[in-house]
Amino acid sequence: EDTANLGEELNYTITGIEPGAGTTELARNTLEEYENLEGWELQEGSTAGMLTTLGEAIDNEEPIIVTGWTPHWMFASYDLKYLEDPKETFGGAENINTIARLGLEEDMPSAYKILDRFQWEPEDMEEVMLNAQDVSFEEAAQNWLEDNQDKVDEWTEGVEKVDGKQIELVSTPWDTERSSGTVMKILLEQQGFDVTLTPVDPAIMFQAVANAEADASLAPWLPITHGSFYEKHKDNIIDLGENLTGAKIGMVVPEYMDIDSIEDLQP
Ligand code: PBE
Repeated sequence: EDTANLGEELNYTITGIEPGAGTTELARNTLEEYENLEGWELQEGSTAGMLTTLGEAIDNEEPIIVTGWTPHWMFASYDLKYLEDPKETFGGAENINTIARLGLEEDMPSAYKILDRFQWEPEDMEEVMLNAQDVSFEEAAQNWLEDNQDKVDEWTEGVEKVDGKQIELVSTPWDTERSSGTVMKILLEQQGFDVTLTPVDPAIMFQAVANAEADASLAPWLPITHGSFYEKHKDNIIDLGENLTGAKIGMVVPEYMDIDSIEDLQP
């Protein structure tokens, strides 16, 4: 394939996701930082729309560039690759952290302890995401917890059960966070909590925890993806550290495309 014509074939368009996603902010930034991307545009829309467009392009072996991330089932379903990002505008290795509101440790020591201990691998999250393609997230999370009783025992060891205490978790709408959020919801319910889990945009998620409207979140992608929100609110949240390491964000293309780097794209 001739990379010189690629821009024209793609109408100089990168297929993006929701305007409020951290990924979208990084992609906008990427278009500004790479001189060779002058004239290229980011088509903002939805994750579902991006996945449909990606699937159609692959069915027809046509070129496409999307903003993508790991963990995600798209890498299991299709042969895809990340474009190299020499300016690191999409960051390097990303982590997913757990944050809590100020005072949660004193108010709900049991929940705080479990939130603080919770940590899993990309493969665990992928398992829930993949299972949730067939059953509900509740059921997928339940299945994962049943299969990983050893981890559950570690996270809940010595933690006192409560009797219907309310806790509010806030999350984001993507499958990655629907997985972690639902696993935590069920885990806390098993400990006697009355849990609400609300998906919102990343900006609102940080704001809710900083304003103590929500108790905790397992959804921040750091240090880069949600870095600007984190910076803004870091004095008003408790960072409980990583709950998952080895996440990634970037421009993603099918393997059959003859480009390797963002710098291969021509204006
Ligand atoms: N994501 C999935 C989100 C975070 C989780 C990478 C699409 C984003 O804010 O970009």
